[in-house]
Amino acid sequence: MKLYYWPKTRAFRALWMLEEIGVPYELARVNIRAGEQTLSDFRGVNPMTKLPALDDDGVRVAESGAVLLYLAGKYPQAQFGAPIGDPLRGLWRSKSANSRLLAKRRTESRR
Ligand SMILES: N[C@@H](CCC(=O)N[C@@H](CS)C(=O)NCC(=O)O)C(=O)O
Repeated sequence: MKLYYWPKTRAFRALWMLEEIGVPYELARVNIRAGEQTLSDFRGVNPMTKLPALDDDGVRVAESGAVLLYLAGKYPQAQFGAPIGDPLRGLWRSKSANSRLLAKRRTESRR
């Protein structure tokens, strides 16, 4: 799992979530202050030339909200998402559509 990242950007959202989930990942630094997001290497990852972008073994995801949703779906044991059919799913999607860091939800909090 490789996160394309630069400090003080929206890529921090994805970095934070990867840390919370606790899975191994690699950081690929893309200096957007120096214009590296426009180089062809990175254009191949995200043609929109924006951070963050994630490459998960060839699955490429861009847009911070999409990256968070992807990670929540891939690691359900981390409880960052709400499964299909869960009444809390609407609230969860409303928040995540705004690209906020998904609030960690514990089963106990629903009781
Ligand atoms: N809606 C996008 C916004 C992405 C975005 O604007 N990222 C900035 C860094 S915070 C970027 O890569 N800027 C480089 C550029 O505009 O050339 C998201 O949430 O991922």
